[in-house]
Amino acid sequence: MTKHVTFTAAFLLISVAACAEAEAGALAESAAFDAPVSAAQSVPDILVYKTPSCGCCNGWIEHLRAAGFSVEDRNLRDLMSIKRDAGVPVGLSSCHTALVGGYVVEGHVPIEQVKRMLSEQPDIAGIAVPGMPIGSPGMEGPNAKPYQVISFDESGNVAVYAEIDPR
Ligand SMILES: [Cu+2]
Repeated sequence: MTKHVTFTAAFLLISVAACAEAEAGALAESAAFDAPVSAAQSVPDILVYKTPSCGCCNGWIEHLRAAGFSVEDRNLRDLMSIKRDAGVPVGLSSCHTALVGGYVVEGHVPIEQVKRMLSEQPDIAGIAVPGMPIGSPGMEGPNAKPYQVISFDESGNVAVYAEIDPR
């Protein structure tokens, strides 16, 4: 168990280090806090859990909003319990975890793939773009490379859901 948690933490530190505005120190703290939620808030189309300093997470949120989705973001210092509760396989982890329509969306998944999942209603728990590939929404930059969207289910089965070439 200790080994498992250590691996996850190390992976997240590496991932988030690539995100310009991330502060590694925040992740090293294990104390999560709940962001206050106003009673007046309506139910969001997409709920995004992210760390407070994650700039590329904000980039992905803008990508969702540009596609017409309403997004609520919650800032937590430690997303590990969120990812575990959502059933995100450790190897598919990224910098933010989102919930939409009963599905989990991990990382910089293009909105087209989220919409496809919502309309096709596949028998999976969610989809992920592991790590933070350059060229994915919110991770724009030179030297974009092809990357995959991976589906996962509650039994830990994973499969390629889409091949994306942002070039
Ligand atoms: Cu990111």
